[in-house]
Amino acid sequence: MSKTILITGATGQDGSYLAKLMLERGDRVVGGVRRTSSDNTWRLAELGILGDVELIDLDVAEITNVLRMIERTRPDEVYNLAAQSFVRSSFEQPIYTADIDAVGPARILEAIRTVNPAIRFYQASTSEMYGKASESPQFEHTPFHPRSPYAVSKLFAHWITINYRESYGLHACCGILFNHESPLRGREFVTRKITSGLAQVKHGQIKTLAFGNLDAKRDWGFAGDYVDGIRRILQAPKAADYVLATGQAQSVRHFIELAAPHFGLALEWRGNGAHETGVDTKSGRTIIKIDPSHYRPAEVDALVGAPDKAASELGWRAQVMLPELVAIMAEADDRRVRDGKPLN
Ligand code: NAP
Ligand code: F7E
Repeated sequence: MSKTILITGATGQDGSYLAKLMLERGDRVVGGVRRTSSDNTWRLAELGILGDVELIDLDVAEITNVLRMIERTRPDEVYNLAAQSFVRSSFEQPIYTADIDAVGPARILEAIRTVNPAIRFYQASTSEMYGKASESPQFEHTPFHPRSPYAVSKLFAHWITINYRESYGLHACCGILFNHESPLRGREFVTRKITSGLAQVKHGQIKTLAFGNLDAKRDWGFAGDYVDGIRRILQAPKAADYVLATGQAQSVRHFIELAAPHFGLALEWRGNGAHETGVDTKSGRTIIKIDPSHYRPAEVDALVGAPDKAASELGWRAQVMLPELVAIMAEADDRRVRDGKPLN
């Protein structure tokens, strides 16, 4: 039977892929959009679904707006993907980040509790909550040690979601998602910065790219796989929380090494620390530098997830592993730059 799905943050990477998946399944998709002074629906347009999602003004900063939209749209399921999601910015805007990422989900939960407690709720939790992780890989039961205002805010959201499940019986679930990427990833995140930047280097638009900590390790998967996991989490008969991850981690440095050949670049690392450079040995040009302004006040050195519970209870597994993910992203950015299309 067709359901009404409300997605907050529908203009983001995951919101767009999730909207497409739900439309393909025959559901009515209502997409919450925060008002900005410029159009931000390019991802929905790239996926060819801009005309199919019912867009509504929904800013999780405003309780009355959230309440009215839930009353008006009468959703069966709410997926809260809205967030200030860039970890680096959360150090500069900790209070704003807390308002959107921590109090935002509490506003939605209050609205659901008030309007219709039968509405199912998904909260976008994050591997960043593990931060300085005490064990590897990280499971649902691994202790949290958040290392940024973003992660601290998401941890509040995680626990308030569990609290509404335990206090009021809401069917409220958290997906603890490890990094997932795609050609629709924002360019401030390191993977897309790498593929879009190397495409610009190849086509002569820029000469160098500057990065922070090349040795940070992440468990990177493909966003298309993860939205399928998100949907499965909310369909499970008993509300619970799940890790979604590939189970493998690699460094930023390795991601760059995998990407460079897709752009015809022969990369060689030279020097150390803040003086390290990446040189294209074919042209002899320095294409990568270190800019310490990208270092974070507190770094998350390495994360790798254990998606065993999602595999056994939901039948979910990441399909796209890192080399294929890099190829997909590199091909998309190479095509955009070559064809003079915006990188967004
Ligand atoms: P994203 O591309 O940054 O999308 C975030 C979305 O939230 C955008 O649509 C953004 O709108 C919207 N938003 C921001 N502030 C808002 C507000 N005040 N009210 C309503 N909407 C607001 O993030 P993503 O990668 O798709 O991630 C989706 C969610 O999963 C986020 O909550 C993120 O923190 C979480 N998460 C992501 C990952 C990952 O690796 N991608 C991993 C774990 C968890 P604009 O388009 O106007 O900016
Ligand atoms: O950084 C290092 C940086 O910004 C990854 C969000 O979706 O995933 C994302 O958060 C690593 C960090 O993602 C640069 O220090 C080096 O160690 O791509 P990122 P993130 O911080 O892991 C989690 C799961 C979320 O929940 C978040 O919403 O890469 N790094 N040099 C760099 N990072 C950036 N951005 N830029 C650099 O130049």
